[in-house]
Amino acid sequence: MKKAIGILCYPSVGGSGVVATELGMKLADRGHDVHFITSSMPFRLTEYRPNITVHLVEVNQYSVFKYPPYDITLASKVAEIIDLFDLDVIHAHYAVPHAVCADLGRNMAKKKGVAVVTTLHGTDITVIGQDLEMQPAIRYGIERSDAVTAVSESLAIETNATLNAHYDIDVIANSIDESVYYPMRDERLKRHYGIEADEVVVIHISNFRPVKRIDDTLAAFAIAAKDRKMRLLLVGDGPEMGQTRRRAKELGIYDKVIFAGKQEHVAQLLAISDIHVLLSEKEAFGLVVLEAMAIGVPSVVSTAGGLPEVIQDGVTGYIVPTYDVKMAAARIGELADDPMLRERMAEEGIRDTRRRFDSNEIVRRYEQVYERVCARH
Ligand code: GMT
Repeated sequence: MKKAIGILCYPSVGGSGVVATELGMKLADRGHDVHFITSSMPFRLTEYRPNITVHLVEVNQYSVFKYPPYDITLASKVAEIIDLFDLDVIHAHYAVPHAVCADLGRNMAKKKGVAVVTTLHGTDITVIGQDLEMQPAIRYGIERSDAVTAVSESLAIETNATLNAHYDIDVIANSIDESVYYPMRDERLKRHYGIEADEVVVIHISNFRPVKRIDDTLAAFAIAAKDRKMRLLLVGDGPEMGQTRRRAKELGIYDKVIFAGKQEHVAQLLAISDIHVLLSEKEAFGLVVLEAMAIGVPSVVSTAGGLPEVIQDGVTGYIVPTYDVKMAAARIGELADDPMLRERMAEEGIRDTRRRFDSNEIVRRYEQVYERVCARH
């Protein structure tokens, strides 16, 4: 049955924002009435789409407040939108602050019986969850939700371990927009970056936070590229960028590194790449690995979090122990030397993306959760 769904998410570039926005767009395509309640326009929402309304949360900077009251303003907006549009469900992406705000908002609303579904994306458990001061808020967000989903089995397990709980968590993986990420090669862009035809391109895409361990990617690349014609394409920006540039110089690989900066359209960059690398120390799912896989670029990933649930070791890419730079270098080297191996893994990866991460199937899973919680109210 069609539902009126409010979505609370961080709209900026980042896995959870992408997943929430893509889900909202798919739900709208399937006839649901979707309301994004957020601080700015979700970046993937670039064109008009029927059944989608974006409600912006404007925080007043009253001089009496030391801190702008974002969470209270958001909760108040949630209440307003519930009553104006007769919402059935609020889908909060992240327990803190969104699940807490969703619960507060539904209690403020005149309409009663609105369900809250919360999706855990990782950072709320693996980073914020480590802060004991925040644990009561995370627990509250989870316990007040009518259903909780996590983007990987590993995150569901870690959530219960971190919070010393036995929450019933539905695992629903990330998915991608298949009209953007599909098998493609596009060699034209290589010229723009001065990449020669016989150079193997290794790509890393992230928000350059410490958790991504960019130093390990640089060190592994430096070993692998010693006797090989290779380039490292770094896409993204963040707090580790300064250190990344310094380290690349120290390792003597600066000339081999292309700093592409923050990019919203990474499909074209993946299409000129041969190997994708993500050696994070924490990674709930690794949406970018799925994006690479859908385009046909095999990944070398660490054992962190949900990454082993995305890559099948030796079939669709390679999994190496977190922090094991030598092993990562060896796997990158193996792939660099063997175009046939890359081709085989690319084909397996494309097949696996369609088999296990089909976006229509993933949306159906969320719809089932909405049905279940609404039936209870
Ligand atoms: O990777 C990040 O730091 C961004 C973060 C976010 O909040 O958008 O991504 C998280 O959510 C994604 C979508 O579910 C997952 O694919 C990422 O693995 C997860 N990041 C981490 O767990 C570090």
